[in-house]
Amino acid sequence: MRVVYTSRHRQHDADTEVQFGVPGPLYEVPARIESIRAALDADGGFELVDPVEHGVEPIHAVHEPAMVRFLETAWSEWLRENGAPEMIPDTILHPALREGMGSLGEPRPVLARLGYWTWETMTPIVAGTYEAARWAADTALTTVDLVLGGESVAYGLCRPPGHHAPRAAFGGYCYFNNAAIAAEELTRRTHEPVAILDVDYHHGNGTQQIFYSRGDVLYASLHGDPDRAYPYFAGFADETGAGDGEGANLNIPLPEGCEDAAYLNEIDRALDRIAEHGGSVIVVSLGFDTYVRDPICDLALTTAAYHEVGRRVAALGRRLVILQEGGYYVPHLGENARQWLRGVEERSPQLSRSG
Ligand code: SP5
Ligand code: ZN
Repeated sequence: MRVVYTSRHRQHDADTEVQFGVPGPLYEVPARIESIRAALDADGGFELVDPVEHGVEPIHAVHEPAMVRFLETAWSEWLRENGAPEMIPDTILHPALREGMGSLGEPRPVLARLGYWTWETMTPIVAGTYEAARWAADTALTTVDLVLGGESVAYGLCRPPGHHAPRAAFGGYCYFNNAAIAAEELTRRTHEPVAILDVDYHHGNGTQQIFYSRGDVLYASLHGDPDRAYPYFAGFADETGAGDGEGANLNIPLPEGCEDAAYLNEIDRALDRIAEHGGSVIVVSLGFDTYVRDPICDLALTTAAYHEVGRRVAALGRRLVILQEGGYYVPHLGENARQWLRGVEERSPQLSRSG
């Protein structure tokens, strides 16, 4: 299997996030992707390829161009006006603040613009963020190229991740929505419907928002129930799409502590729905924060489950554009990814440890 990878993701390397009011080290670190790369190297069955630049147009196809421009210029403006080591907002434009007063255009000070374009506080911008986010989108687009070029499956080691970024905001460790960019590119080039399967622990609120009114793009997600889990404001089972997109959104919220057997039953529900949707390619938003040892999540999957999920997804017989999202237990991240991909290829699990 070809794996799209660039070391340029390391340029995005912030220090601090604030969770539960407590500043601490960021979970979304460069070592995550390096752990996966090392495990795939050691396996021997994977071939790394560099991403190819695709320009900004495929990003503008799903994101507000003014947000893209902000991300491009934010750091240099920050250095002129401030100098703190990373950009975290003081204010965020809550819709209630201007209720009944009409909408507000983009403000002028960089700190105000930061709160205008983000929806949360745990996604800092640092010097290399924009470059890395552009390369993550290029990684997704190159993965699409491989699959449209004849590969039955390809894997993009996107970092930063993408699925929390809606059309006109960033957040959730995400700046550009790599999976949405890939899905949009697929619909434009194949003129076919496309399905997105999101198995990251967190609901992909950004991907859901971008395609919520579209019937040609199915979004199906398994995730921690937003009644207790981040991002809290989307991911409920009764969100089924709107307008032309009615019925093309499937949310499967999961209880705390969900184990392999129950999870696999729910995966089958999502796969049944995807099988009913047209098209020949599936985009997978692949997260390993469903793992039992994940430091910020509360499901209880083992490494063995990943092999089986990969096997079942591939058994649909569609081509797969697999894109990396979250997963924060770095010591086992590479092994979990390796098993998922071995499952896709119907290679034996080669389990070396219990999850
Ligand atoms: C791509 C991705 O996985 N983004 C996830 C972003 C989650 N950000 C922080 C969530 C905070 C949840 N705090 C739970 C603390 C449990 N001890
Ligand atoms: Zn996640």
